[in-house]
Amino acid sequence: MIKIWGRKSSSNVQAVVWCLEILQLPYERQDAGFKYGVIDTPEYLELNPNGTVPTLVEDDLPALWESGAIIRHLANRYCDTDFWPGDAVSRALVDQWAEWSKINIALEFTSPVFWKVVRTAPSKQDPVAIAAALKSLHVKLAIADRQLASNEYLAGPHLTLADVQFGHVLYRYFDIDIERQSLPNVERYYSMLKSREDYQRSVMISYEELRVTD
Ligand SMILES: N[C@@H](CCC(=O)N[C@@H](CS)C(=O)NCC(=O)O)C(=O)O
Repeated sequence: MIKIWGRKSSSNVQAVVWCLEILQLPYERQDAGFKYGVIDTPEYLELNPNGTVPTLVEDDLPALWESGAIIRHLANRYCDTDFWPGDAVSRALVDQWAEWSKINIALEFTSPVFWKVVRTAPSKQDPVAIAAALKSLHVKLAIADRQLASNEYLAGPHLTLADVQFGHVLYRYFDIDIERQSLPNVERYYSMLKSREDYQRSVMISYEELRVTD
């Protein structure tokens, strides 16, 4: 049995859970992090010395952390479809977009935008810093928009691991109160993701428990 430690409201946990759901793997998820605690206990730090979520535990391997490594492990071990192609060149291209999404979209959205809008009290928010972070994010989202103009999914005609790293960020990007740019192809793609039950179950999760108010 696959066990995932981490609260549903964590975007990195959502990426892992969405991957598990796409691959239709049975798993158990245990709340941890934020108000659920656990991550600062000696037992948890033994599993993941960073004290972060997600952490994956499977009977026959050491605990695994870093969401990007976890989803690649799941795909390497349990997937033989276009989601994570067997051919090395095709896989490299999928991985390129997955890595690009983690670095340029997930990291450039989560802390500089989401945290500063949702996890910061309105009276302490810095609109100039948020606008600057969004400007930088939109340069990257425009690259995805161009890629999605001629591809149904981020790395080509099939849903792949790259879509997990990119797509899981979009729910919050489109849901929070920010100034968005026109990104017609990303919007078309996001509508498609929203119609997927695995996306609804794993990613379209309330983040209200994280909101800081005055
Ligand atoms: N690079 C790590 C980041 C892990 C991380 O920072 N996780 C956050 C949640 S998204 C966390 O553990 N926050 C502390 C908490 O939930 O209490 C990954 O991708 O797994």
